[in-house]
Amino acid sequence: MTDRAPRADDGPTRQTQATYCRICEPACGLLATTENGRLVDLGPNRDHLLSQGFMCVKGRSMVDVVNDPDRVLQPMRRVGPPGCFEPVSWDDAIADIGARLKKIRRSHGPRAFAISAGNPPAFDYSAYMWLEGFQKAVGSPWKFGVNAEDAAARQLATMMLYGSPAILMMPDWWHTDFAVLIGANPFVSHGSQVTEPRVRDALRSIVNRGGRVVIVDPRRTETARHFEHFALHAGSDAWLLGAIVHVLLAEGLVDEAFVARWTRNIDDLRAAVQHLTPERAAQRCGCPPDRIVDLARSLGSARSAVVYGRTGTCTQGFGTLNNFLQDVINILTGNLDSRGGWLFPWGPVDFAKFAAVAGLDTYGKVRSQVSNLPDVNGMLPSRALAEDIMAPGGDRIRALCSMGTNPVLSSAGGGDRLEAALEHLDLHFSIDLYQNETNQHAHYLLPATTMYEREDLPFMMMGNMLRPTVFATKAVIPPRGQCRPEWRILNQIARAAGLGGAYSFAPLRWLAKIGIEVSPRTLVDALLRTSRVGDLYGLRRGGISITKMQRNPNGIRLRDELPTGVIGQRLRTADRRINLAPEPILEELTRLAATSSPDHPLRLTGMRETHTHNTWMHNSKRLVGDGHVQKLRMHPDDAQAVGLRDGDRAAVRSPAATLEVVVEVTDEMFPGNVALPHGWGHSGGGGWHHANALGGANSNSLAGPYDGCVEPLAGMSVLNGIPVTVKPVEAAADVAGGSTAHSTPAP
Ligand SMILES: Nc1nc2c(c(=O)[nH]1)N[C@H]1C(S)=C(S)[C@@H](COP(=O)(O)OP(=O)(O)OC[C@H]3O[C@@H](n4cnc5c(=O)[nH]c(N)nc54)[C@H](O)[C@@H]3O)O[C@H]1N2
Ligand SMILES: Nc1nc2c(c(=O)[nH]1)N[C@H]1C(S)=C(S)[C@@H](COP(=O)(O)OP(=O)(O)OC[C@H]3O[C@@H](n4cnc5c(=O)[nH]c(N)nc54)[C@H](O)[C@@H]3O)O[C@H]1N2
Ligand code: SF4
Ligand SMILES: [Mo]
Repeated sequence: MTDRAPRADDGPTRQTQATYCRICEPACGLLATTENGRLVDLGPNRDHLLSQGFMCVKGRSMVDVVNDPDRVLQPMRRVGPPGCFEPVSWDDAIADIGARLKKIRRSHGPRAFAISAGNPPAFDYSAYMWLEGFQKAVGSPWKFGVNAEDAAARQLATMMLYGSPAILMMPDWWHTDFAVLIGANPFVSHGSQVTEPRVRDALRSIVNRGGRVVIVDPRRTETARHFEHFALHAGSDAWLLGAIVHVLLAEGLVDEAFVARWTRNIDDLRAAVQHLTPERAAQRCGCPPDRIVDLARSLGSARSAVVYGRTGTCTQGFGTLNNFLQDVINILTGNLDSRGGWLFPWGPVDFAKFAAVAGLDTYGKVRSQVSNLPDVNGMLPSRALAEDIMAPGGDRIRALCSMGTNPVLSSAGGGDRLEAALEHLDLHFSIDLYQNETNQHAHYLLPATTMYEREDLPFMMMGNMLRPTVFATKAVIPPRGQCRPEWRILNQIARAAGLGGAYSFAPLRWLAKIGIEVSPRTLVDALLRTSRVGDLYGLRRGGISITKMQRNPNGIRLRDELPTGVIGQRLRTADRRINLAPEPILEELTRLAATSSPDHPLRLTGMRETHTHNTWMHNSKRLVGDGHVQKLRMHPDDAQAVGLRDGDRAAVRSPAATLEVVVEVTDEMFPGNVALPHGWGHSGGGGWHHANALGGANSNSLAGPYDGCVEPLAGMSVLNGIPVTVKPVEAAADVAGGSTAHSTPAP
C-alpha cells in the first residue's frame, strides 16, 4: 500500500491511502484521507497509471455521501405508509425476510420472485455476482434492470455481429486518425462502455496528430465545443448512418479483402440501404446532404477511423439498428480489429467466454410476462416490472429484492404506475445507501456499505480499458453504523430462506448449508490467478493475484494498447463470419423507410450534467447547491415561436404526460429539439432531504406508455426523439398547479 506514515501535524490518526472511485466507468485512482477512521477528503492521484491525476467533482463529493446524515445506517422495517420505517435488528430482519421468502416460494413457486438491479452495484466486484447467485438460488428467471435505458441495444447489435452480447468493442482513440462520436458526451460523462480516465486527452491527441474528431449530436455539447459538431434531429441517426453505408458501398470505399474474408451477405445489405440516399437522409436529419457525403468519404478514406456511439443512439426508436450500422461502417472501411479502429476488448478474463460458460450471454431467453419484452444479457427492461407485479393470473411477481436502483425515477414509462404496483408486493427488501423514491415502498431497507467501506477491484471494467491495467483497493474506512456488504446480506437471507447461500453453483450452496461460506475474494482471486495473466498460485512469476493488486493500488500495466488482428480467435458466430444483413436488421431498415416525417413540433432528448449523477448524488450540496434548477434547453427560434423567454416556466407535453419545467434558451440546441436532464423529481419520503427539496420533474414520465415508446428488438426505452410540444404554462390549460414536481397524464 502507499499509506504514508502519519506526521506530527496530522494529528494522531490522519492517513492517506491510494484507492479508486467507483461512481462511473473511468475508475479514477484517488487518494483518500481519513481522520480517526472517518473519511475527510478524496483527492487526485498523480501516480495512478490510468487517471494520472485526473478526477472530477463527483468523485470528491463521494465524501458527502459517505458521511451523509440521511444515509440509512441500520436495517429498517416498514411500519406504516410508504417511507414510514422503524429500526430493526439485523437478526430479526433477516429471519423475517427469509421466512417470508420461503413461504412465498413454497406457495407460488420461484417465478413469484424477482430481482430489480441498478447501476451502482455494477461497480462493486461482488454485488452483481451475488445478486445473480441469489436469483439462481431462488430459481427465478426474472431480473429487471436499467439496461433498456442504457446499453441493451449495443449488446444486442454486438451479438448479431460477433456472436455474443458480452463482447464490448473498444474505440482505439489513442491511435486513430478520425473519430466519430454519435450520441455520446464524454467531456461530461467521462466515457461510457470504455474505461479511460484520460478520455479528453485521448480525443485531443487525435487532432494533435493531424486527425479529426466529429461529434454527432442534436446539442452542441461540452464535447462538441472542442471538436467539429455535426448537428442533426434527435432520433434521425439511423438515416444518417444508413446513408453513410449507402455512400461507402456506392463509391466503393470498402476494404474488399477484409469484407470477403470475414463477412457475408454484403449484397443483401447493399439492396437494403439502396433507398437511404444522402438526399432522403438529409431531409430527416435536417442537415445538408453534402455533409453526409463528406462524412462518409472522410470515414472511407482516413488511414484509420472509428465510429463510437453511446446512450444517445441506444435509447432510441431504432437503437439496435443504429448500433448495428455504426459497426457496419467500421467493418466496411476496414477498421474492425485494426489499429486506430474498432477493437476487440482485452483483459485478464475473457468476458465473452466467461459469460458463455456461465450461460449469461442471452437474448430473449426469458421474456417479461405482460409485454413480452426480451432479456438482453439476462436483464429484462425495468419498464416491465410494474405490469408484471400486477399481472393477472397466478404467475404474478409477489416478492422483490431491489439493489442499488431507483426505477421510479430512472426507468421509463411511469414512475407513478411503478409506485402503485410496489404496494401490491407481499415482500420487498431493498439493499441501498438511502431511502429513495422506489424503496420507500419496500418492507425492509437493508443498509449497504459504500465503495470506501469495502475492499474492491474494477472487475467489470478490467475488460473495457484502452490501456489494460489492473489494480485493487482495501477498505479505506470500516463500515459506518451497521452497514454490510451486499454479498453478505444476500448470503444471510439465502440461508434464512433455506437455500444455503447466494451462489450460482449448486455445490457452493451445499457447502454453505454445512457452514462453509465461500467469499467473493476467494472466487474472484481464483478467476484472476488462473487467468491469462494470473500467477497460477505461484507457478507464473510476475502473474497477478488480488493481494498483489492491492499492493499496487496505482495499477499494474498489462498492455500499452489493445491487440489487433485477433478476429479469428474472437468471433463467436457459428460460421466465424459476420452477417452484414441479419433478418431482424433488414426488417428494421424496412420499418425505417416506412416512417414518415414527424408532424409534432419538437423532439425531446435527455442529457447529463457534470454536477449530477443519475438519481442518487443530488443530496450532496457541494455537487448540487440550493439554487439548482433542472432546465429544459430550447433554441431561441423555437422559444420565440411560442413566446417563451429564458427562465420562463413551460409545459412540456408528450403523448404520455405533461410536465412543468423552467426553460433555458440557448443556441446550443439544434432547432426543433429540446433537452431535459433526467434523474429529477425527488420525493423520497424521509430519505434524502436536500434532494427532495430541490424540486424538478421526472423526465421519464414523458417517455411512455404511448404507441412507439419501446424499440422492438432490444426493448429499448425511447428516451431520445420523444415527440413533444412546449408552451408557456399559462397557455397550457391542462397543467395542474404550479409545482414542477408532478406530472399529469395527458388526456
Ligand atoms: N456527470 C455524469 N456523468 C455520468 C452520468 C451522469 O448521470 N452524470 N451517468 C453515467 C452513466 S450511468 C452512463 S450510462 C454514461 C453515459 O455516457 P454518455 O452516453 O456519453 O452520456 P450522455 O451525456 O448521456 O450523452 C448522450 C449524448 O447523446 C445526445 N443525444 C440525445 N439524443 C440524441 C440523438 O437522437 N442522436 C444523437 N446522435 N445524440 C443524441 C445527448 O445530447 C448527449 O450529448 O454516463 C455516465 N457518466
Ligand atoms: N430519461 C433518462 N433516463 C435514464 C437515463 C437517461 O439517460 N435518460 N439513463 C439511464 C442509465 S444509463 C442508468 S445507468 C440508469 C440508472 O438507474 P438506477 O441504477 O436505477 O438509478 P441510480 O440513480 O443509479 O441509483 C441507484 C441507487 O443506488 C444506490 N447506491 C449507490 N451506491 C450504492 C452501493 O454501493 N450499493 C448499493 N446497494 N446501492 C448503492 C443509490 O443510493 C440509489 O438509490 O438511469 C437510466 N435512466
Ligand atoms: S470521472 Fe467518474 S470515476 Fe472519475 S472521479 Fe469522476 S465520478 Fe469518479
Ligand atoms: Mo448507465
